[in-house]
Amino acid sequence: MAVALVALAVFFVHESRPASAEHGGVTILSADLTVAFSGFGCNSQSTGSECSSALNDDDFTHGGVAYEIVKLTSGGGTIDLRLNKTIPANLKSDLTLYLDAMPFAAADAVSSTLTNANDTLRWSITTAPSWSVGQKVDVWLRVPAFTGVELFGGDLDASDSHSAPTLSVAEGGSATFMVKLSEQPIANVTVSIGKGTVSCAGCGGNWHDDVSAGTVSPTTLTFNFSNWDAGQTVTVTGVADDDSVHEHFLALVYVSSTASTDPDDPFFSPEASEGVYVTVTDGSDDGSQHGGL
Ligand SMILES: [Ca+2]
Ligand SMILES: [Ca+2]
Repeated sequence: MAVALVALAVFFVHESRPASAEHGGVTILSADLTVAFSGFGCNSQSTGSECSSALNDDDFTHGGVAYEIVKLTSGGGTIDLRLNKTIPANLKSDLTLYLDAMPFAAADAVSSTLTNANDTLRWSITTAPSWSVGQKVDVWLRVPAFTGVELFGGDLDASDSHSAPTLSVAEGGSATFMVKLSEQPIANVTVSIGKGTVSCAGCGGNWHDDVSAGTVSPTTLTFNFSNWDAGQTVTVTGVADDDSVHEHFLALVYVSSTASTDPDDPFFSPEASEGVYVTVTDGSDDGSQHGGL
């Protein structure tokens, strides 16, 4: 007989806790969960008011926006993380929930919007956690450490320059980089991600210039005065082609517009740009065609 175990998450301000660095990334929520409910009665996905009234210290900030965990439940072969508002897809995909040592990547979750504009991430599990009332469970939410492109506002100078990140993807595979701003804008800043050819003497080798060798997604990002320093993720996917040569191109990241009319806004004159050097390794290659980069 299937038994729906429902664990109500009750968060308390945590004291010193074990180092959690072994999971990598950046912690945006760290809390103790005390299992306060077991059995039927708190498993309604409608309003959950009786459950949420017992929650506290369950807020976190991601991408400059504050969120609250309404409840965290286990039952019916699922783990449900219910939030008070919807996280944009590109920020949601960065999240990983840890319950003790168990990771639950948001990329593996089914997302559904329920009543009251809530957003629930649901993971299917084969074995429910053997939680009992009163048990403490360590809960973390983590995002990857920033690796990628920082777009500088204002006047660029030599001290701002830094080597462009590189990204290697296999034909048919994908990889990601992140984008953030270096300074706080006054108004919304739109960043576009385009593609361009690689221009460097002698670096062509057997890497063929081909901007169609990969796709970038999304092609626009929006930053504002609160989320400007939170990395947003761009995914680069290598296109499977019918040749057997490697290609390369630049993913171009640039400020394409600003809503600001204030000349003091560091992004008022949208000129900041960076390139990410992308190589696409052909799957049918025998390794003899690599260039000298
Ligand atoms: Ca190919
Ligand atoms: Ca190819």
